[in-house]
Amino acid sequence: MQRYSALSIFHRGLSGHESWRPQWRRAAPKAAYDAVIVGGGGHGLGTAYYLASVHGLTNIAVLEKGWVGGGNTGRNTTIIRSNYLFDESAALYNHALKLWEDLSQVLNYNVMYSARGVMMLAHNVHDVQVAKRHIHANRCNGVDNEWLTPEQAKEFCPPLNISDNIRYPVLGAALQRRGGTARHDAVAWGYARAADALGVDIIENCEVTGFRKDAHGAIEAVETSRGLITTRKVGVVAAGNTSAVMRLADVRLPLESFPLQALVSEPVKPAFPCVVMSNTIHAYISQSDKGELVIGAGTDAYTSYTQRGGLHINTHTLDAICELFPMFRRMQMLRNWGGIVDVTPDRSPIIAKTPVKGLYVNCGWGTGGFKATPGSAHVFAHTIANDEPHPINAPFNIERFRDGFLIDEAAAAAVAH
Ligand code: FAD
Ligand code: PYC
Repeated sequence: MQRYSALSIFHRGLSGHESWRPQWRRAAPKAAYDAVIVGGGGHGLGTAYYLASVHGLTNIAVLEKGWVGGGNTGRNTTIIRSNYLFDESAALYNHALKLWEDLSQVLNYNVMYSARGVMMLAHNVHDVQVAKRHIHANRCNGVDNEWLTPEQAKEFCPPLNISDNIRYPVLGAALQRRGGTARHDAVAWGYARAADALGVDIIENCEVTGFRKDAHGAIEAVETSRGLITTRKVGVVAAGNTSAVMRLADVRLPLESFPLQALVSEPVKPAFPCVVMSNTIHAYISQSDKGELVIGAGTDAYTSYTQRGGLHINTHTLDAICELFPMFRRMQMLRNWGGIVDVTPDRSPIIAKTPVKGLYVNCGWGTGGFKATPGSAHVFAHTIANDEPHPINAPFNIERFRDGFLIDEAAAAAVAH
């Protein structure tokens, strides 16, 4: 099994592009488009790509208030898996996982997807029961997941400490072998370059500041920091900021925004073969192709729109990492950062039409939307193009919070929040 994907330099070679970070053709927006996507993260750029490649809509633009991939897409710890509990989620995340498998070929851009396995640790009886319930549910849905004893977990991940004299001994683990990682910013650039090649305009430094509606309440234009743009269809994919953007159209959503932090160590030779997550002790870890240990924490306890969080969260996470992997105790940390994640009451996303005609929203991915990027973008493009949800995202509507058809994935989210 290939545990490590190509080196960064290979990424440059495979892209067949002179510049490491591609340049987009258009720097300023046109006055009118058939559709506009708000947010130049992986989900927004992917949506534009599928609108153009699958639905033939090419007179469209992605408006990004900062730079492409500068939001959560470029800030996450890149864990990809589909081991969610409910049938609806299994369909959604497995759809994404299948698209990951040949995404580099489809985009002709190496997104460095590496199916090195995601192992989720159990530290108490409750964890064991929850993990086994997920394993059984996953298998019913054709999602691979298996139970490992502590010894098998250590065989899969040799640095793991399975002694029973630690605060939270490892009682076993759920392993999804098809899970893994990808290079996050390559996903944004890959989709952007492929969309750009199909004629999509990607406009950076362009913030959406308002919406205009016609006499029937349907979208007719977006106001931006770079002028008014006429359009009848707008897809908002502005993770973390969704509530603020949707409020501009008088749409209120059940979302809370929290900081979520991650950090990387100094680079070292390949030492860590897979991804390990522990919700109970608030830590997850993998090793990037550059050699850095990529480590993440739970969300901060307070809501905020700042892309930073409290230091104590990181120290708590590093305590956990040092206990689980004592060989990393003397590693130095290189840098840390935060993103803002928007969280729904059931920890599942909203990918849906809204009460405003012509306005669509894709949000609420909380701590876990990177893994869904291709699948989310694919079904959101379908929703915008057809003004109807794809069967896969139909359950992820806004009405479920009124009607009670919640898809409660708090446990499968696997990150404390
Ligand atoms: P983003 O990449 O955030 O894109 C949204 C864009 O909208 C931003 O670029 C923003 O600038 C833009 N925008 C906002 N408002 C406006 C406006 N008014 N006008 C124009 N543009 C606007 N998920 C996983 O599956 N696995 C993980 O391991 C994982 N780890 C994570 C670790 C951290 C520290 C964080 C913060 C998140 C993590 N996630 C993870 C979650 C994942 O990163 C997100 O769910 C996902 O990247 C969301 O992608 P997106 O394209 O929707 O959002
Ligand atoms: O959803 O797998 C996940 C995840 C890992 C770290 C943050 N989110």
